Amino acid sequence: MQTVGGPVVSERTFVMLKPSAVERGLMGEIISRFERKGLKVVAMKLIRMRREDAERLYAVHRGKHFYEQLVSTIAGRRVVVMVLEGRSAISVVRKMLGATDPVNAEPGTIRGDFGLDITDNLVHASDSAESYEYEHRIFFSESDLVA
Ligand code: 3AN
Repeated sequence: MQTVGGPVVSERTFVMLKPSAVERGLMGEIISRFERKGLKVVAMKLIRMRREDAERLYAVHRGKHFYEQLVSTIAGRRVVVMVLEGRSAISVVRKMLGATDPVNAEPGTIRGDFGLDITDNLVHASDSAESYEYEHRIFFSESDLVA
């Protein structure tokens, strides 16, 4: 992350296209939105999500009523994990995703345009710099990040 005179000029965020986005053939559409916005892909791979990595990714939700469903929705299925970079990338991507519950997500957002399911709500993205640091390390090493 780079800071010049206060405002964040460039930061990175971790994004995961959930199984439904992959299975429904929405990868290109969603990645294209990020690219057109001006975000740069600095790492990306298609993987079959291991249960232990799903548990790590969602560790902050352990104990919540939807935790088990959240983990089992992605475990063993194909997802795309990526790191995006750009000005205020974390908040920009969260805005592009829309509200957590697709029923409340505004049209024009990814969740607003393509889904209805709250658990498999198409895309996950880091909600803070701390989450980014934790989440991207589950799937990438520093040498995977191509600046
Ligand atoms: P977001 O993905 O918008 O950051 P979080 O971090 O509050 O939302 O929740 C993480 C994930 O947990 C969501 N993407 C969604 O799949 C699931 N989730 C959140 N709240 C609920 C809920 N009330 N019922 C079922 N699943 C939920």
